[in-house]
Amino acid sequence: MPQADPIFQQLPRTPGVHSRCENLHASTKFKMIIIGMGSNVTSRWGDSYRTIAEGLNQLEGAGIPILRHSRFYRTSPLGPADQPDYFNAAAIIGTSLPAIALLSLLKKIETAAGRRSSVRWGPRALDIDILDYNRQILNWQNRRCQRFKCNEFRLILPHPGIESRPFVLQPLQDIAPYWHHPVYGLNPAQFLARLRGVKMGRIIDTVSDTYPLIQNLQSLHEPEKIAT
Ligand code: A4P
Ligand code: MG
Repeated sequence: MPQADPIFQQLPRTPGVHSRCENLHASTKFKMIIIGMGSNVTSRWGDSYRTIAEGLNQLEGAGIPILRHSRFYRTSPLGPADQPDYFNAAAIIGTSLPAIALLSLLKKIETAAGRRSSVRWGPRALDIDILDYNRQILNWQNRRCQRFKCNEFRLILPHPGIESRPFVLQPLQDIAPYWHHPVYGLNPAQFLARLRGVKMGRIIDTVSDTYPLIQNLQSLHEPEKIAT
């Protein structure tokens, strides 16, 4: 029997953190993929909370199960300060899609939400990043050149900047406290401990319990399905 990735270990029950699949060990047929989601502008689907929830629904509609998702957090912007607070969350998803194909699906979902290109770190309706794709390290050495100087963006894994962003690390801590950064080797709690006192991108509060659970959103409206 294949060894389950430690990331799939059972977690203590935390309100707002949802495991869809009771026996995550049964999920070893999937690659271990973690996505991060952010929004700070109303989208075609509604406010930022609803937008992130609908983004997760769209993934499921495209045949990609959400195995576990974090609480939803309100966070202060990293980048220009004259923009609204963000909502952030993270999820473990199950797919055997190659990373590039997954990225292209995520971009389609962002576009369906109404995301338009904006300034770097500027306001956005929906941003979905691949934080970790099966512990792959890809285009890492040139990550700064690719992101900031070159015209062409290529997939970078793990997603650069995880280690310095409380708005990514806290949701990660919810769903994957046993995860270790493939390059730096630290877990979310260890990174968070180093970031105490950081102002930009910090957690303001948890907003999970103020809205219906994601599962119930589907029945509220039937948005267009994203083709894979
Ligand atoms: N790309 C390369 N690697 C990846 C990956 N692992 N996952 C490419 C997703 N995309 C990846 O991304 C730019 C390009 O990166 C894409 O063409 C993709 O092919 P984007 O999402 O289109 O643009 P972006 O998000 O504006 O750029 P960037 O530099 O990725 O920004 P970040 O790092 O996503 O940060 N503050 C708070 N509180 N919460 C937030 O969520 N988000 C940002 C954006 C800034 N401040 C924030 C938040
Ligand atoms: Mg992004």
